[in-house]
Formats: sequence, structure tokens, C-alpha cells
Amino acid sequence: MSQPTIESILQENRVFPPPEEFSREAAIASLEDYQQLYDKAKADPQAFWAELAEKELHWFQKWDTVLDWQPPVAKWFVGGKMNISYNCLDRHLTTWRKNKAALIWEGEPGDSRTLTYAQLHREVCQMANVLKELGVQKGDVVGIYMPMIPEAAIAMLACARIGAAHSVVFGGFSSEALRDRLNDAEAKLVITADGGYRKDKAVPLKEQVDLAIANNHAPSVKNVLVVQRTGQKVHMEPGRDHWWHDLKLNASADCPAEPMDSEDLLFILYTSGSTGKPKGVVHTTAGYNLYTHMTTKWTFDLKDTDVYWCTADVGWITGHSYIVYGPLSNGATTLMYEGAPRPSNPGCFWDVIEKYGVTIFYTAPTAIRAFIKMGEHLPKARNLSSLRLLGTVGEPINPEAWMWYHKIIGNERCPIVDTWWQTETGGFMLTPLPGATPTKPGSATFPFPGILAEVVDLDGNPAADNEGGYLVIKHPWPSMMRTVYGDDERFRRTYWEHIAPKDGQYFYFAGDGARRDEEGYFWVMGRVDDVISVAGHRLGTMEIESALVSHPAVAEAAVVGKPDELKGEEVFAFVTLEGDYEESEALEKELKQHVVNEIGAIARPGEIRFTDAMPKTRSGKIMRRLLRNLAAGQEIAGDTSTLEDRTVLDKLRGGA
Ligand code: 7RM
Repeated sequence: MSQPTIESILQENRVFPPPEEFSREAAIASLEDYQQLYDKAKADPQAFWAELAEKELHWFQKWDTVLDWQPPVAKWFVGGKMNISYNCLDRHLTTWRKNKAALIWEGEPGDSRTLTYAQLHREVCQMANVLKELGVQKGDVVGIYMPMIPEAAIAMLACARIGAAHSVVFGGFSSEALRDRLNDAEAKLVITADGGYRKDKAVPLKEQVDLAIANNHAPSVKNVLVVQRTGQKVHMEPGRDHWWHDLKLNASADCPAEPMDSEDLLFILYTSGSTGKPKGVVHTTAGYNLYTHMTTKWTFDLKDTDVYWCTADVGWITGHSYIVYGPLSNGATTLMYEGAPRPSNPGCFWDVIEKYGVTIFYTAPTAIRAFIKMGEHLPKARNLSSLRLLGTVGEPINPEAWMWYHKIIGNERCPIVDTWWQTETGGFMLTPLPGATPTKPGSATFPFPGILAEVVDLDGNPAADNEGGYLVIKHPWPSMMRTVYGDDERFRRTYWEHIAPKDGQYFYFAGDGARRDEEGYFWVMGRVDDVISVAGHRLGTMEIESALVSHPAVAEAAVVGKPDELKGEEVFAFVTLEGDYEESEALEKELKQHVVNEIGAIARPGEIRFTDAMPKTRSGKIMRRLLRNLAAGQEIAGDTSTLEDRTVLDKLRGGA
């Protein structure tokens, strides 16, 4: 099992048409239907989105202008007023869905909870009132640092309800990383839990919040709302920290949703790039609601009887768009699972599918590769016949893993939707529509209707068939990121100038290389920048380098991705030491732990190689290409003539 290589993907020519019984029941039931929809959207994108916005969402007030596009600044449904929490909750209460399961939750220790739409609405209203009581106002930012429990979704919806923007920080991030994000967003309040369960252990969360905001290090944070999850002992600072279960006792369940302007800030979500600190990706209300609604509806071909499970964490965009907002806006039943496959319970995912009769299962290639390794006897020992549709996200899926997923989990009858998108895009950009699109293992197939995607060269010229290039989007779409929080200039530079605009045509580019085959299928090849993907988590190599050099022993650090069978990539760090330090196993361990403290366990280097010098060009740039070759244990490929000191390479190899 390995990552897709250009060779393996070029040889991939299997095609899987949608199963007939699936197409028969599907909303978009043939390639012709898709093509028609796509053409219609392309001919008049504004009319296309306006029609759907009218039909699919509730508005307090209709918009005046569908799209105001002053590149690269887009405003959608200008003048409209709506609330995404209303669309996810209130509007379902006047239908039979009132008592339908909105959220099914399975806790790691085996506890569980189901909230109907009416119950979820009640909890959200109560938390919204508590936030107001604690001084949160429309326009404020609230940090959310939570385990995978219903209150994570409740917190997001409660913020949206009162017009506060949320900034969810993945619970696996360290207190340092949390602090940076809280400060950048100037969060007024943090919603957290005493702890959460991760792989048979109760991990502390409130303690991390304490560390993040101690000594006035995050001065904007005035209050902390704490959900009791594990019962572990935590410090509660009087006047600042409040238990949710205490405040809930007197919280009214009456809290009308605040009418929000279409372009009001909905949330900030931090993501890694190739340079600088993580960027606060800004998403706004109406366009995000519409796009996540439509992509959930069509890509998962949602039916009212579906039990839909996305295994992501709410700390990532996938959790935002496809655990919380997209499914709930559609009135679907969304399942949330606190656990993860672990040695004590390697079949836990299949247990969850069997227990709840999951019909749609959406996970990441890295998880699939781990399942393969754990053995097919595990899924085979469970009844997975409820499944009707499978999905993947996060990285290119290697055809072998795709075939295993198709055969062993899907029993050769479930279509697979390989969805390519990003934190920045808000929702699916390239994806099959399961009743319509013949799939090819490893290809995210075609653009969603309304998305004009292309593979181009640096001058913006379309690449020839099967020729690699940059994957760009050429027309604004409703859920596109609006800016980098507090840094419009960085937004422009990062996403819109890599490929220079020409003749008024702007190209959105966020870092992936791709090619299109002769039938128009897109094959995403992976990042072309210094962003790596470890177990589907996006990390900037520079962030890890900064973490390393903040340790007194480290003079210089260069981080690259090393191909890894399971995780896709692993963090591989080259480090030169300050004069007074000597390499040792103890120091290696210490540096790894240092990265964990600075960023979080997901960034822990798998390997650190000490070196006397880095391979550099004459202008002093570290030659990462060489380091990537070295990390992968490959021969150095390509030109090394620009290398300043060739003996450096021999020394580095010697360490291999
Ligand atoms: C949703 C998410 C975005 C990056 C993106 C790609 C990679 C995501 C796929 C994929 C190939 C896919 N958001 N990526 N999905 N590559 N095929 N289906 O992952 O912001 O965290 O990462 O992930 O490189 O640029 S993210």
C-alpha cells in the first residue's frame, strides 16, 4: 500500500458506472442530468444559485444582488437576511422532522445520546442565552475547543444563532497553538470541556485553556464556559469560568435567531499554509449555508431515511460543513462519534455502522489504509448491509485503497464519492454525483455544478490532456473564503496572485497540482507548496520549523514530508544544532516533545536527522527537493548544480 504515484495513477483506467439500483432512486440520475445542470450553472451562475437559494433556504429578507464581484472580493446575496441556525433547526420544527433524530452521538466509552431536531433546537437556544448572559454580542468571536460531543455542535449553532462568529480549534492542538488562534481572532469567550476521551484515555482540555490564557496571555478572553464530559478535576477561576450545566439550569429555551446579513461573519477557521503563521480563513453566512446545503444534498444524494456519518472532527472544515451545517440544513440525521479505531477496539467503526444502520459513510484515505492493515476480518464480522454510499476526503486516495473500500466496505454495490475541496473552498469543488458519475479509482472526477475548475500553467493557459498543472477555480462560488482574518493583503497574495490575473480573469489557486485526462476527469496530484498532509491533517512545514528553532538547541531546521504507507506523509525534520549542543537520542526525544508542546501531537516529527549543514543554493535557500529525496531514502533526483557545498549531501546521506 502506498501513496499514488504518477505512474500508478496514469495506469488507472478502471471505470465504475453508478449501480443501476442507485441511479434509479437518485435525484441526479445520469451523466446527462449532471451535464445539463452543469451547463445551466455555467451559462448563468447567478441565476443558478439564486434559484436554489430561493427554493432551498429560509430568508428573513430576500437579497437585492446575487453576486457583487470585485476580484478577489466576492459578496453573495447582498441585502439578504437569514440565519444558518434557523435553517438548520427552526424551519424543521414545523414539519414532521420535529421529532426526527438530528444528531446521533456515540461516545468513546460507549455512552450515547440522540437529539431530535426539537431537542437540539432547545439546547442551542439555551446555550445561546447563556452566551448572551456572559456578555457575548453579535459580531463577537467565540473560541470553541471541544471534544467530539454534541455540545461542540450545539456551541457552533448557538454562536451562529446570536450572530457571534465561532473559531473552532481542534482539541488536539496544544495550549500554545490555541493561544495563538484565540489572540488572532480576539476571542471574547471560550467554550470547552473538562476533557475528552481519546484512545482509552481522558485527555485534559480545560487545563490547556487555562495554560493558553494564563497571565493575561490571551487578554481578549473574559469568560470560559465549561462542559462536563469526563468528570476529571479542573480548576474553575471564580468570575471567569462557568459550568455549562449550572448556567443551563436557569437558561430560557426561547431565543429567536438573529437575522444576519448574508455577508456577516459566520466563522473563522485556522489552516496551515506554506508561509507564516496559520491563516484565519473567513466564511460568511448565506453563501456558505447555500453551498454546504446543496453539496450535501446532491453529493450524498440525501434521502430522509439516511443515517449519515462523517468521521471527521468538528475542529476541521469537514466537521463544520459536513457534520454540522450541511446535514442539519437538509434536515438529515447526522452521526457524531467521539472515538477512533484503537488496539483495544479496532472494529469500532464497523460496530457503529451496524448499531445505527449507517447508510452514508464519509471518511479519509488515511483511515481506509489503517483499516486495510487491521484486516478485513473486522468489517466482515459485522453487518454493513445498511450502507448505500461511501465517501472520501482529505488527500488523494490510492487506487488500491479505493478498491478495498469498494469491495470490502461497499460490497461492490456502493458508489464512492471522492471529494476534493479545502478549508478555503467551504464545500466540495470536485466530486462525483453518485447516481450520475462513472467513477475512476483515485479521481475526484468532475466539478460540482457552478464550479469552473481548470488545470493551467503559470500563465493561466489550460494544460493539455494528461499534462500536469495548477488546479484553479475561475468563477466565484457561494462558499468561497472571503478573506484571511485581519489580513486582506495576505488573502490576495496567497490565493489570487500565484497565477496572475489576465484580461480580467482571476484564478483562485490554493496549492494543489492536478491533471485532467482525455475524458475530462480531474486527478489531484497533491500539494505543490510546502504544505504536507499527515494522516489527512494539513500542516505547514514552516510552522514545524518555527517550533523547532524556538528550542534553544536548534540553530536551523528544515522539515519535509516523508512518504508513509498509512499516514500518507510523516514529518521528517533535518536539524542543525547550536554549538554547545550535541546530538543524542535524548535530545531527539526532547525536540519531538517540544513540537508537540508548541503545536500538538499531530505535528510530532516521526524522525529527526541531525546534520552539520543544510544543502543550500548559492543564494542561501534550503534545497527541499533534495531533503525530500533523502527523507524518502531515494537517490537524489534532478539537478544539483545550484548546490553550494556538495560535500553536505554526502554527509547527509551518510546519516541514512
Ligand atoms: C477538506 C480538507 C485541503 C487539502 C487540499 C488537497 C487535500 C482534500 C482531497 C485532497 C486529493 C481529495 N480541507 N485534499 N481532499 N487531495 N483528493 N479528495 O481536507 O484544508 O484541510 O486540506 O487537502 O491537497 O488542498 S483542508
